[in-house]
Amino acid sequence: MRTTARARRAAVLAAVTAVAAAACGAIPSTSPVRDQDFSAELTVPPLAESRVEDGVRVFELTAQQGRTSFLPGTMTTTWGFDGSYLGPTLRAERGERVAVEVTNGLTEATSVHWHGMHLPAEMDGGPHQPVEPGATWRPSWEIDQPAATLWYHPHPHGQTEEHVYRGLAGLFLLDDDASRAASLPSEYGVDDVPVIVQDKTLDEDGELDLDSDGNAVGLHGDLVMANGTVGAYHAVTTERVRLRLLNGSTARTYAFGFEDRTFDLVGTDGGLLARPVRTDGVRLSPGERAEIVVEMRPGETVRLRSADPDLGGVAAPFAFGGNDAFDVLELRAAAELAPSPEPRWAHHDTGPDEAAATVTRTFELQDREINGRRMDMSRIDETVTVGETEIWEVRNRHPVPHSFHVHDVQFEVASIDGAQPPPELAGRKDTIYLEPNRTYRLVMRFEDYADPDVPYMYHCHMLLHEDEGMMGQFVVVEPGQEAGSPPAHHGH
Ligand SMILES: [Cu+2]
Repeated sequence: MRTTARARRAAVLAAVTAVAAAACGAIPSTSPVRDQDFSAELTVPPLAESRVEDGVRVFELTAQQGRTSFLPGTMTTTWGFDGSYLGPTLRAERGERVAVEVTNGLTEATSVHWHGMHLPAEMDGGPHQPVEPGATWRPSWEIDQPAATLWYHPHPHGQTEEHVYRGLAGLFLLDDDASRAASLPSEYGVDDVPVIVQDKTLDEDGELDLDSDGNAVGLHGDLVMANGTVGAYHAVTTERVRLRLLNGSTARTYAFGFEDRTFDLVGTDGGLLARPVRTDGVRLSPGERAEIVVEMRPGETVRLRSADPDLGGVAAPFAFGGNDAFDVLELRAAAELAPSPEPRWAHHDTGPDEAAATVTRTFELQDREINGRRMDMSRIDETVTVGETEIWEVRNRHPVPHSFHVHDVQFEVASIDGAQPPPELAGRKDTIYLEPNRTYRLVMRFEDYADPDVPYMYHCHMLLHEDEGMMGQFVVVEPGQEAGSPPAHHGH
């Protein structure tokens, strides 16, 4: 029952071709989002259980297939960790050693990548660490970075879009002394609420439409959900609520905000900002996170929404969701609210120093290539020396949305076209939206974990693009050491 969706996408392509030159705000969206009545309580992913063995905090995750009801009367085949859709929230402390026993209960190979985590390449969960059906993979590493909202998702070669879209994703929260001492709402699921925002298209049988061929950026679904709940509300009992927003979509970029109020942006991908930033909106492309704190008045109802996102100089932005505006999550305040302090914290980890950089690399994204090449599992594209601070100059030379995600490190945006980044890009980041034809100067430092053979990835996080080859590999080596050979794989 794919005919309707396919026909719709064919129409989209025709429309894009016809009016690309004349694109403007008056053109209706080609990826409209359904209205919802916000009557379902927001599902909050459970905190994962763990055990401590020989000083190691051990989690278990099992990828499995199940059935999920996104809409009343409809059952959809989905994938999840330890359940039918999404996965539990892992949580650990800076300085702790963790291990995750990842079991693959599916009938095909997958992997689990710890997005935003600083860790050895062989623990990273990218395409070089596949987990075969029935197998268990047990990466272990020390948490060695500031408190942050990270996440985990599959990263199998050429299959990432499908595996994430089917539902394999979850949050990995890190805490540290500074985050514990911060004045911020922090009761998980009560006033510190994870919000994984995704969009899906269901076919006439209620199954996930996985056919993303017709769109240059991947699937834009018409059904928007938070933590898998369509039309979700959350009961607010405090004067302030912290939302940990994750764009868990495979293609869509959101511009989160509220109709009638500003809010405090307190953290981005890699943790807390230097100070809260008062703003009225935050744009998140797939894979990016933002922690925001919103004030509530007793008895009121407000909705977190996504306004039509400014995609930069994209041709025909309406074809990429640029004209879509819709509500995402309703916040319902109780008649009486417990007091919450103003967001405040003392300590902030400063990022790598641009002046210390000794190496500059250039990355140009176009079509499905980076620097004119498609991903090759057997080719090391860049060799980085441990201990170096580097500048990566990244440019999207293509009039469609792309983004850039670097594994292993959090970077700082030193400048965009030579100018200071806006406040929402002034903290530690691991994923950044690339407005076409602008140069993003990223500073990053490679402190440890040299391994000449096992590469880390950098890629566009619009997952169709990643799967189609917009990805490269880098290894971190000791001074004087040369890059080796990536592990050989069978089966793909
Ligand atoms: Cu891309």
